[in-house]
Amino acid sequence: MNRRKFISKTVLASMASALGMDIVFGSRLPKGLLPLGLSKQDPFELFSKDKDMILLNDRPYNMEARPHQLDDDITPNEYIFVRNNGLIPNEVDVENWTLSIDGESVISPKTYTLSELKTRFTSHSYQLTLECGGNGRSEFDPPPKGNQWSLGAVYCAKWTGVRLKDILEDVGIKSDAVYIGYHAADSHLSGDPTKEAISRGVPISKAMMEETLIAYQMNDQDIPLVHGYPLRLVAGGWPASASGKWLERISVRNIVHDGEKMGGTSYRVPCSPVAPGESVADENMCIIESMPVKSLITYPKTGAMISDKKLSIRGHTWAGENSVIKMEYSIDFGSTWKECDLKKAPNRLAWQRFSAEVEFPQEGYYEVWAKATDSDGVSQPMLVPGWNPKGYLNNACHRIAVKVS
Ligand SMILES: Nc1nc2c(c(=O)[nH]1)N[C@H]1C(S)=C(S)[C@@H](COP(=O)(O)O)O[C@H]1N2
Ligand SMILES: [Mo]
Repeated sequence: MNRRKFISKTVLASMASALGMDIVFGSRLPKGLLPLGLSKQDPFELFSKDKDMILLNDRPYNMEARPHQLDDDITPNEYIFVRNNGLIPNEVDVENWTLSIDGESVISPKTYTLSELKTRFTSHSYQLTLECGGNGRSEFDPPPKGNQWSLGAVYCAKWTGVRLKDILEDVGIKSDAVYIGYHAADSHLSGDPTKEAISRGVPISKAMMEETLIAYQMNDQDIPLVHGYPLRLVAGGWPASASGKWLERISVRNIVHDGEKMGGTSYRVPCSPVAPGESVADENMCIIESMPVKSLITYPKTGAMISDKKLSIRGHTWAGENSVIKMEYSIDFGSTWKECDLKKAPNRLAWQRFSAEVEFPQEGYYEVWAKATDSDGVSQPMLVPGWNPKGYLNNACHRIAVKVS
């Protein structure tokens, strides 16, 4: 039998200083065993998130906001949801970070350093709404697998970077280009270096839009590590899975990109409605493109108790590639609706502010429901919309409870 090996005094001393106290029986700590006190990092501290964010998973890290935390027009980092499919890159070597453009449909591949990107192309800033395709998944029945997002996997940050369009024009692309796919520096959960955690993309028409950025700043600062430092593809209005973090390479494809999580039930929904729980043949699944019309009441918090019969409510509304043209609220469970004040977006693909002065007829329990209508005339459903295998695209009306006494 092998003798147990114990750790050296120097390693022990450094562990004790990291813990801020003596490890009393440290001389008996088996070699290779990390004290629990050192292995568990607090993700809220690690990512500078508010303590009231909701942690859904810690391998990979996934966190969401509560609706009232999303009250700002530009969401501050502390309230931005985190969605990782794999493991965040350990070390980011910004000095040597490059972006390569390759694929069947480039005339010849090209690589840019970060500083080339910043100096050779004009920078642009846009406020862009990013919502996880699975936001609202927790409401579907039967429950689909995956993170049980409730309402807070959405945000609108200010992104600064260069247009993907400008880069693609500089590289030169062939006329048969149909799609772009991203490749990133995070690793697969299995640790297998030959596998990618996720590699999605958008059709070439979306890639060529003015607002589609290769961003290097979020909210006027370096992008936080967890949100894709140092470089991120940002395709606002589409499922946020299309906005690749830790971006290293973009392939210009002559086919619909076939990277990790482009097929099967990943970010795809039945092309036509199915019964809840039904299995759907692969050829009847369609890739999610523009996200549906939706809104969120960000003030007050649900459960508000008020003593006045008047209440100011406010929130945000967004509709993928469309704009929102009408915003309404109901205090009688959707029987009648009144119009809210609705602001224009600061730029395309940014969420819009709405507000209303609500009057309650008498004391008692109420629910305030909010409903948006987009520029195609499509409104949010009052209840959970069509079931799909992975529980995407739940854009049901947001409801908050209010007690008037
Ligand atoms: N490289 C990489 N990019 C990624 C992901 C990822 O796991 N790896 N997750 C995607 C998904 S599914 C979402 S919803 C958004 C989340 O962005 P956020 O963490 O900034 O909120 O990033 C997308 N881009
Ligand atoms: Mo996502």
